[in-house]
Amino acid sequence: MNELLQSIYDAILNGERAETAQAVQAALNAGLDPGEILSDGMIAAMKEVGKRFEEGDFYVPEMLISARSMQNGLTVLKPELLKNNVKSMGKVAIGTVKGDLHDIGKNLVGMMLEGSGFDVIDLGTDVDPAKFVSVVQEQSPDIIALSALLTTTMPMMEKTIKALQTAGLRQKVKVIIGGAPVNQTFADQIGADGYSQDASRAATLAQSLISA
Ligand code: B1M
Repeated sequence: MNELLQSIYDAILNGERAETAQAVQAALNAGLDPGEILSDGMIAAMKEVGKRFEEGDFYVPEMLISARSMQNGLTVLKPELLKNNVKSMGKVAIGTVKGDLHDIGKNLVGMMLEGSGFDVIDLGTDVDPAKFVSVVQEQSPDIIALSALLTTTMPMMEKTIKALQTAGLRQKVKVIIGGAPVNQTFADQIGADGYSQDASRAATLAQSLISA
């Protein structure tokens, strides 16, 4: 791995917040591609964090400090990811579903959507289906984007879609879903309008749903 990417990877893995931001800045200064910094340095480190957690080498506090370092690095990277901003494509309300506190992937999806020209309403984490319903009623987004990282919170995606149906709003808004345990089969089962495996594909998916 490139030395600069390795230092980003190490800083996230070691939970070093300031070093992560500095390492991301150094990689940008050296002209590395922001997409490469994100996938090969930052996301790769979070995958290793997850692996160590599964193997019992990391516990929740280690996951948390790595996540904070990742967020710090993303703050530095965000302006670069948003550079190719174009005219407004529409409005997306995004949130991590109820019971789920993971927000790094959701934040990345939000950034890529913004970078593709969408206005993004970020509802945060642990978002109740009723909250999505009220946002559709009050702010008329074109798309609702749901993220889940836990197998135990995936059913909340279906509950959110059902809540939109019950409120008579399902035809008014497209629903897209994603997150590590989610796949296309699940999306089809629960009647989502689309699934994507990563943040950049989520932006492409949202664009295709708007222009369909
Ligand atoms: Co948690 N956690 N965690 N965690 N955590 C996972 C998800 C886990 C896989 C770890 C493991 O066991 N290997 C596991 C879930 C197992 C399962 O359900 N199958 C797990 C667990 C068990 C837990 C707790 C239950 C642990 C405990 O307390 N015993 C607990 C649950 C808390 C809760 O939510 N109620 C918990 C807590 C935490 C922290 C708070 C410590 C922290 C989160 C901090 C934060 O987000 N602010 C944390 C972390 C950091 C992780 C791992 C290590 C990393 C997640 C991450 O940020 N990845 C994770 C292991 C892993 O994923 N390998 C793990 C980087 C991020 C860029 O990727 O979020 O997948 P990701 O997003 C991707 C795609 O999924 C996609 O795009 C992104 C990339 O482009 N995507 C979408 C995401 N949302 C999308 C939406 C879309 C489209 C694409 O359209 C709308």
